[in-house]
Amino acid sequence: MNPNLQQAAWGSTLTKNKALLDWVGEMAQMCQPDQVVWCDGSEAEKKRLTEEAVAAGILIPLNQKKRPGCYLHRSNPNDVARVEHLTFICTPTEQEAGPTNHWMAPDEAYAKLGTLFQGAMRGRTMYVVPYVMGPLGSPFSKVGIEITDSIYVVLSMRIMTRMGKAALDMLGPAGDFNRGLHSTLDVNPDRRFICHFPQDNTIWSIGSGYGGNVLLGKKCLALRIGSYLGRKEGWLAEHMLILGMESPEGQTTYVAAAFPSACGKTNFAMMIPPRRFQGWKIWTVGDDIAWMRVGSDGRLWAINPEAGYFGVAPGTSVESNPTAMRIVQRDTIFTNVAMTEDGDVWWEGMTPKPPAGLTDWHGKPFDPASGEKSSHPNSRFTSPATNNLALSRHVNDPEGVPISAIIFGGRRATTVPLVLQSFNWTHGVTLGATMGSETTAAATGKVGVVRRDPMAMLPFCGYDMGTYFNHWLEMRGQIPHPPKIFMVNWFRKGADGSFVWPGYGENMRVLKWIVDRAMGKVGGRETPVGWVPREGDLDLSGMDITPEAFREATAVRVAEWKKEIEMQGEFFESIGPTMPPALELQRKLTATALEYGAPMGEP
Ligand code: GTP
Ligand code: SPV
Ligand code: MN
Repeated sequence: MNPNLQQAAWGSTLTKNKALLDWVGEMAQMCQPDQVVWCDGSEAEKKRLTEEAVAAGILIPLNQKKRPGCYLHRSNPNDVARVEHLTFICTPTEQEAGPTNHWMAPDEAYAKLGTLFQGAMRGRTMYVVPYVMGPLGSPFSKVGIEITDSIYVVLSMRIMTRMGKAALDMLGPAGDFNRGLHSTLDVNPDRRFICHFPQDNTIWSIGSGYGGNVLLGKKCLALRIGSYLGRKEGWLAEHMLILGMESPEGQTTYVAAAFPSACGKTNFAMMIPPRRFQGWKIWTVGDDIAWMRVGSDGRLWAINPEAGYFGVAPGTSVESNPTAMRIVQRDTIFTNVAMTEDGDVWWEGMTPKPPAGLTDWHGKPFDPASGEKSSHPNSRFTSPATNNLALSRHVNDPEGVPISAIIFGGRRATTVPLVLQSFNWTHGVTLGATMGSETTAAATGKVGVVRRDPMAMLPFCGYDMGTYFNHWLEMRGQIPHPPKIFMVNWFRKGADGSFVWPGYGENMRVLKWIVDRAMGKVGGRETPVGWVPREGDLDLSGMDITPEAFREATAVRVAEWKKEIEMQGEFFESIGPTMPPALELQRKLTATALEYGAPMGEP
């Protein structure tokens, strides 16, 4: 090993952890960086790295009067979203990864990526980023170390996780940490791989600089490795927001909700209730990931492993999400949005019309007549959770918050009603397992086609999907007081192609019904596919919606559902031998109820 590098790795004043120092030394020997820098998470370090990033053109300072502490980053245009076809679960056998994941044998993956990592950091700095997913000191939190050659990654991890010395203190001398290695290499899609080795608690990511591919604590550790550990250890790692709904009497009820990427988690987690709900308050615990365990009181408790938001920019406005608009006012890194003449940011949907003199996300003058978009559809903001005025007081509670309802939701133009309550846990798990959604810009590929995205975890489950379903079913036996399970759809469209439900803040009305149902306090009508609210069950006062539109939003149509149930059957078959029979039986039961033409329960 290069003696200078050895010294850099071993000479850290931050830790004496031998397993960690050995591993960093080994990675440095492979990647051959010019220097190794250990990140402590201090303000001075942030200042130094930000200055370096600005000097290198990685960050562009925005108008510091309008947006203090804010910067713009433009990624390589070939590198703007997660790449599912280049994401691999590298378990010893292909069966463990299952039919919905891409699999590579561990030896092959280590060899293939090892060749690419060989000398990958020559002429560059290797940053060692210690971080914690979850509240500091919580027995449920996990420590990870990400080695990266990207300052953008370091500064983003600083926002998204509890990063720096605190993580090393929490780790102490233990060897039990996630080993993450990342290099942007030459940002070439032909040399881009995101590989997970759950059995080694290891992640290797190369050739990308984009969010979910490279902020290794997020989707890679908190969901893919997390779900694998959750199954082994009896808990759940889910692609879910967590929010608290506080009544005017001061009682707060918590729910967790899984919607696929770019389908409304951030918006729902920060919702401002409409005027009708004066005195009610929504508190954000998390907007993307939930780790849930059974508490000593027999309820399900959730923590948010993250410390920041990596949110979709387009569509975010003072009308749709005023909370987020305040969050991005300071200390935020924007990625691939447009810049205004006076150094502010803009994206589609922020205001009805683009301001004159915009620079687009490629750095070119923007021509509104071109038909192009000024910001990439998957452009994002990275902001600290502490910027959120609606941040729950309980985000740092080591045990988390108790969950009364679990909500699944997809983006469906037809078939799925505004809200549906399952009959029981098994039926609820079936609703989650059969979730469908139209694809979005959050992953590369065609946008707008319906695909099954069970529990919004299709891209994030670190092991075989049938076994994951079974884990959900088995969890029922561990939870004496389980949350009730619901399904929602904000995206149903009418004959004219527009959304029949206004969504955003108005979703409060649906949430209120959900929480009241969970407490057994409100009515509904039974349909073969679950319970839906009747007109009087949902508080629609002060809302601009016709009775016809409401009926359309909540309609359950036999013909549509028969087709849906058939498609679900095809999906279940594709899961193969590990598919739990209980879910297939539940599907058949629904098919039978539809076949007998059970009354649709019109009021
Ligand atoms: P990830 O961060 O990718 O996991 O996504 P997310 O689920 O947090 O998505 P987000 O809240 O950022 O929503 C993204 C898109 O959904 C934006 O285009 C929003 O405008 C749109 N959206 C969110 N809520 C609603 C709603 O209630 N109705 C409608 N019609 N659109 C919504
Ligand atoms: C998602 O795609 O679900 C995200 C963004 O939340 S990323 O971190 O890139 O996965
Ligand atoms: Mn997400």
